[in-house]
Amino acid sequence: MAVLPIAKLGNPVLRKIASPVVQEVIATSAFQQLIDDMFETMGENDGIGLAAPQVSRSEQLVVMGCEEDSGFPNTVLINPKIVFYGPEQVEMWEGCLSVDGLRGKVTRPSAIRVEALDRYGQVLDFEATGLYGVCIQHEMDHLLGKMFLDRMTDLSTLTQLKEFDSYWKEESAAVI
Ligand code: K2U
Ligand code: ZN
Repeated sequence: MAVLPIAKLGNPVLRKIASPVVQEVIATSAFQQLIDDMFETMGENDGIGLAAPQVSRSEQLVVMGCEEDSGFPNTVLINPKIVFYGPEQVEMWEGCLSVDGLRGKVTRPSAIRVEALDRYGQVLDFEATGLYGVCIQHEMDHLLGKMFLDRMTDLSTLTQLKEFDSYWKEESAAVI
């Protein structure tokens, strides 16, 4: 396994629309190695999600995992699509492993339904809410060349991490 370098804001790879993964590629050892390396890279950087463009691979692949949240299973999404957005919105503080030292408030649908392939090429079709649902939307934005900064509706909430920890960390996610 390997910890891969993470592309940072300004790297053009983060602004490309990622290519679909060809089904036959999924089972190759190289692609399975990429999945394992992305999990290691995510963990090493204290992330709960990581999209392939963030390791300079413009492919529709996302890995996620959050041990602290029982409703947030270890997940691999290949060629994911959001097929339904719920009516309620949730506002949450977001950050990004490709945007060092910043947090900002983003409002997103609080419930989604996702179709994708898993790491074995099997079809996934599930609903997601809470931090898990927000993370999926954040990661799928990366596949579209979007960053959480693009989704902020109130740039006055853009905060440096130290100031976030000092003044805002206690704020919980608000369903609006
Ligand atoms: O994709 C990434 O850059 C990893 C993101 C995933 C994420 C961001 C916002 C909300 C949910 C997931 C994070 O850096 S992982 C660390 C994190 C987690 C929750 C909130 C902010 C930052
Ligand atoms: Zn991100």
